[in-house]
Amino acid sequence: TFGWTKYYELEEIEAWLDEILNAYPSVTEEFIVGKSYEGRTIRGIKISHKAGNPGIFIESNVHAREWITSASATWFINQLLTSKDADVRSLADNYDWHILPVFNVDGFEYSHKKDRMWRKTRQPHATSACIGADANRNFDSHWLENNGASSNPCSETFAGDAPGSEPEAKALVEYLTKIQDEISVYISFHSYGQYLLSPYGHTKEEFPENYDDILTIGKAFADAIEALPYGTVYQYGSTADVLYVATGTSVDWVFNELGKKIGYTIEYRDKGRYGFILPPVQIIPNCEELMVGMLALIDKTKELG
Ligand code: 0X9
Ligand code: ZN
Repeated sequence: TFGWTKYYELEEIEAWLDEILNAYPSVTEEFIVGKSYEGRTIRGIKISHKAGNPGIFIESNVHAREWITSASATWFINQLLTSKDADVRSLADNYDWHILPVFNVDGFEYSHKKDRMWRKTRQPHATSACIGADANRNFDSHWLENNGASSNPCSETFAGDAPGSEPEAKALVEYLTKIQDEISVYISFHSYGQYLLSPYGHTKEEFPENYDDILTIGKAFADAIEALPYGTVYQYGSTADVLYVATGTSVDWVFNELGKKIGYTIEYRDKGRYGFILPPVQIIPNCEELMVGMLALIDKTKELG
């Protein structure tokens, strides 16, 4: 049976998703983003307990090797459907959740079957033997500017041949454009480093007009996590300021092009001891941190209007 004491392959995650859709037909619905380069269906789940709720979109596992992200996404789905905790219930009841547990399906499969450290998509390149692009550099927002990505197909941050050159990124852009009115908050799950990153990724010379609010929300997220017995410390701030310049990311595209005001990237545990190979015993602690962080983030976002 499915649980959170080990990592699962794509097929197992999808089978679990089907079980969940069958078990909770009145509040769940499958959504299909599109097809990957290798022809897999990119599937998500929408959880809605009532009409008229604001929507929160969670995108996870764009980077193939970041397995803790899909483990956390499935755990979160399960909590929204089964938890009896009053705070979690109110999160489930008062928001519509659009959750995409594995965005980069081809890369994720490859990271399980061939190369545990694979990051990119799996689309070959016309003029290079190197495979794939960084889907989180392939969105049409400051694409390939400011050294925030690479034009070298062999680089881990290869931006692709053009914005949307990767079928996965193109499909997500089209899907999000279609449902944009249903979404008010966008969150992208990554690992590792323990950061809550906000726009902008493309420059540290400028900050969004609501950056004060963004930081206040970030502090609430980090404080809530640090208050747990694990004492895990998260840093927060703009991607370019606290991490590095990154262009063409999904969060920046949603923020700049769809005009959404709240978008974050969560970089989960740890700080580098295990890095991408986070031991399975840390899945549940990481998820507990996610839940208190998310509760605080949503609470503070609501409070600030
Ligand atoms: O470089 C990335 O894409 C992310 N870090 S990772 O180590 N998981 O690869 C950070 C991207 C965060 N930036 C924005 N989404 N703005
Ligand atoms: Zn990542």
